[in-house]
Amino acid sequence: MRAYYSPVKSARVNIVSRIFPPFARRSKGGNTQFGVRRLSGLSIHRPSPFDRYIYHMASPWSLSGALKGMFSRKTIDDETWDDLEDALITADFGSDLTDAVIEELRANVRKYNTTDPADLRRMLRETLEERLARLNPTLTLTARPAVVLVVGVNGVGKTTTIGKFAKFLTGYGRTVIVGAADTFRAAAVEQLATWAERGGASIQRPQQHGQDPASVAFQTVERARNEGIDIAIIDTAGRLQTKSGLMDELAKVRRVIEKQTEIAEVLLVLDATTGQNGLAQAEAFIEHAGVTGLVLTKLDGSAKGGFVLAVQEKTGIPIKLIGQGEGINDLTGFTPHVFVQNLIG
Ligand SMILES: Nc1nc2c(ncn2[C@@H]2O[C@H](COP(=O)(O)OP(=O)(O)OP(=O)(O)O)[C@@H](O)[C@H]2O)c(=O)[nH]1
Ligand SMILES: [Mg+2]
Repeated sequence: MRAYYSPVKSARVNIVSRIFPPFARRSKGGNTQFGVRRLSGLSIHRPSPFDRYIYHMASPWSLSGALKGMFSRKTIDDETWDDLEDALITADFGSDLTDAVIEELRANVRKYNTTDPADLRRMLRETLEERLARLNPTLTLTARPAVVLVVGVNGVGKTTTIGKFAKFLTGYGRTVIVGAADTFRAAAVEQLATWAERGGASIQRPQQHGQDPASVAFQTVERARNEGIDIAIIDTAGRLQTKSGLMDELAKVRRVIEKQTEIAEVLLVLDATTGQNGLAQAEAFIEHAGVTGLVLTKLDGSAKGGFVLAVQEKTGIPIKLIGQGEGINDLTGFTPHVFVQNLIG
């Protein structure tokens, strides 16, 4: 029997260095400059066995329970493959991806002529990690101001994500302004104001009720430029991807911002609990809003970790942030290695 050789390097990438490339260049010791241990908030540390324990406790999307029986068997048999297929489908990998992953694993098991479920587990981890790592999760925030437009359907977590993201950025000494371009509801402006305060960001409010969202976005960017603010994050109203008038409005917001500066990131927020339905949303927003990154929220309440992989594969847009709760620190960058460790155990 040939020994199973692992082709995938475990890429343990420091999220801070990806979000703030200049910091990474200054850091001689790689990760260690930001080796602050945090058990919540953005994962800014190398994973350790202790982290895995913590994440496992808090990860309903972990597949490790479903896979336990399978991997504790003595050998790889038909039942193993059936169980694996069930586990992937249940976790919302979708049938295409489930088939592709199983086919790849079957080929590897044949190639290395192994019957050891422990090998299969390693292969599964590596296949998933390799697939997730095909796209680059780096947030490009080097422009000044760096403008981030946040879009998505109703209630997916846009405003909450903006608050958490602002907190993360201000925590690293960046100045942030948020723009309340969700002008339909007064409550939406107040909700953003509350999050801005928690996140240490300033806010550009609409000057009158129902002001054109594009003009609020314009004013936000204008203020960022005039006041030398590093990052401007624009909140938008939730909209159904099927409403073409509202999708056109997003295109207008983009155009108006671009009169002043390029947009650094358009982040599409998707609620992970909606599973495959999120794919339809993603396609429409990608077409109309020029999405550059995905944010998956509510992973704390979802048993469907497979959606993370499915959505990235189907859309070809990288996941850049993950929301795992309603608290201000419950946002993490996306690191395939850590994610797969948590998913598979
Ligand atoms: N459990 C959990 N809840 C979240 C997360 N992110 C947001 N929420 C909750 O989801 C609900 C909607 O969040 P919002 O931030 O208001 O969503 P939105 O996309 O701005 O909504 P609209 O502006 O109405 O389109 C709130 O109750 C949030 O607390 C998350 O990562 N986990
Ligand atoms: Mg909102």
